[in-house]
Amino acid sequence: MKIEAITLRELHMPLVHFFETSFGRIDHRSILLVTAHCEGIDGWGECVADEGPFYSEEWKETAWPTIKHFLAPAVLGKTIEHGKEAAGLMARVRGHRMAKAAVENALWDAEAQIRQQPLWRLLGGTRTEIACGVSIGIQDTIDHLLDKIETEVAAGYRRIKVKVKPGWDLQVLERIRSRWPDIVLSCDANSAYRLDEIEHLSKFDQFNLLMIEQPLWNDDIYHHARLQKELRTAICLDESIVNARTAAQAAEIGACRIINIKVGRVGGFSEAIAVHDVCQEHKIPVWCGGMLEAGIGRAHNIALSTLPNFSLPGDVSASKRYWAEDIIEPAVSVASDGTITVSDEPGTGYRVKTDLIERLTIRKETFRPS
Ligand code: OSB
Ligand code: MG
Repeated sequence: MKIEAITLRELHMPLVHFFETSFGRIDHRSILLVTAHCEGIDGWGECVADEGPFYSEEWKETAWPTIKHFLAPAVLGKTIEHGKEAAGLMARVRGHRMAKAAVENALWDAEAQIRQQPLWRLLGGTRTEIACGVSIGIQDTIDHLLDKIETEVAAGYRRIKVKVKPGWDLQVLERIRSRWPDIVLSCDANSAYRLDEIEHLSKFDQFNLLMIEQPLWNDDIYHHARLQKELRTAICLDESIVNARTAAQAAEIGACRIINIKVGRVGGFSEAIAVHDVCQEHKIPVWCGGMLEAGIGRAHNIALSTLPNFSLPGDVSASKRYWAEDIIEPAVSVASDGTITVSDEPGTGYRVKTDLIERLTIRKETFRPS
């Protein structure tokens, strides 16, 4: 397929409910979308970079010029067989993995449409049904949080994850566990603790959590290994796993027992598959993380979650938890048993609502070969 043009745009999308983590609260998302125009087919990719450099160094205002000046020019005018070849074409650029993922994934999306194959099969998926969990942010009160958990448990989600930080942790977990002793429960600290808090973190062990996600520094592996030795609860790494090499390091030194794979965080589908494979070799189960994606990112997460080692419920949940109206059709919905059945249609199996996307677009640029 020949990559004739690339369109980059920003959408402003209000969230139906604010989302708060240990690094802050947001009430909308700025969604960057990449469209790869290839011989009459449009492939779509979503850049998961946030509104600010808090989850990682990347944010929407680093992604935009990086795509414009370096990543789009690296692929424009090229003819490729497979979406994964984009990773090699963009390899000269260091970092900027979320920006790269948006471009690479758009090309996988185009490839799946051209081959008339489901994207999930192209990625090497084997599951036709994926298990879903939810990530629930920090609320104004513990009672508000309990109400939210009640709704999601009733909806059938197979794992509840809550965000924690110093001051919003043990009392919160205590209240949850006294009401629901048996639900599959985990927590995510987004790097809110330090190694001298081992004693405090050991108290999490009493709550029978499936995992504690990213307790320490976002770029750390070594100290997580020291912490994991002291905890009964499994550590899951999110932020610090940025490619297959870091996943192998974490597995080899025992920094975690579970890994969260986010396709944007590792730079695209080809690296996400490599991380998946490394984890499988090391017998580390993985699950698909989320970044409050709109429909295109959400559909891509569903496709990725069909790979065999995605054996734990992911943060892949229904569109209506985030958006009044999603940008794909049908919206992502989750069955009452907490699963999504994957479509056998070519591409993602979801139609992109281009009219709605145009209406939500607040800036747009199209790049062509120079
Ligand atoms: O750490 O997993 C995270 C959202 C934004 C940034 C980081 C994270 C999250 C989530 C939400 O937990 C997952 C989702 O529902 O998309
Ligand atoms: Mg996380």
